[in-house]
Amino acid sequence: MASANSAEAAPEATSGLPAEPRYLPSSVQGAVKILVTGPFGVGKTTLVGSLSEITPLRTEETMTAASSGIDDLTGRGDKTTTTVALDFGRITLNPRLALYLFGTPGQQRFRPLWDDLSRGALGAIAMVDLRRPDESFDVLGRLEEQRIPFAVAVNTFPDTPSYPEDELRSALDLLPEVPILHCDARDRRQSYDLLIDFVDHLHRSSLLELQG
Ligand SMILES: Nc1nc2c(ncn2[C@@H]2O[C@H](COP(=O)(O)OP(=O)(O)OP(=O)(O)O)[C@@H](O)[C@H]2O)c(=O)[nH]1
Ligand SMILES: [Mg+2]
Repeated sequence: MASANSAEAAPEATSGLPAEPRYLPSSVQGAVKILVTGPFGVGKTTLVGSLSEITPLRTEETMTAASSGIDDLTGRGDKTTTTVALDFGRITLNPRLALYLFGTPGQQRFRPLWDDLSRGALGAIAMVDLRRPDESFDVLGRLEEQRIPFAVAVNTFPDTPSYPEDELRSALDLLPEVPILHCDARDRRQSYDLLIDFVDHLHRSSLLELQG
């Protein structure tokens, strides 16, 4: 059964980045739900962990021999666990607004959970691994079907190929208004920059009323 992983240390407070406020400030008047999604092993749990100001709730389970032949670990380094329910993190964006980050499981067999987790999301960060872009089609299609505004976040691994933006847009069949952002999800600063661009996109699309 899934268990919350709270053993891991919370992210270090780094200069210019939020420290770790354990409790939601009383000034917060509203919260919005952001989905962090994408296919198996693309870096969703890593991104939620890099962004969250609280120790994230994780539901990681060890992948066993039973998943051999189902979970393709090629190019996924030393990955030994997979999300079986969700990742949950929080960011206080400004004194009045909090973002709740919901990371989805990546594997097809958890699809029913995906539908539940995506309900009510104001927007989604759709992570893509350009070493296997075809694996993202399913999630991108679902976001479009459910009319959840999203940005593509290319998670850069050492052997990630680079493509001109127009080629990428056409390969992923993205509408012109969908931003393509880049980050190394392990890097907190890069992850924050990505989040800022994403929120800015939602704001410019008149989908988010930022106050303060
Ligand atoms: N080089 C590199 N490795 C990364 C990056 N992001 C994640 N990883 C590694 O890739 C692996 C997969 O990361 P996860 O965050 O578990 O991926 P996930 O999308 O949550 O996986 P599932 O929940 O199983 O679908 C881990 O071993 C990470 O350390 C990145 O930006 N660059
Ligand atoms: Mg995960």
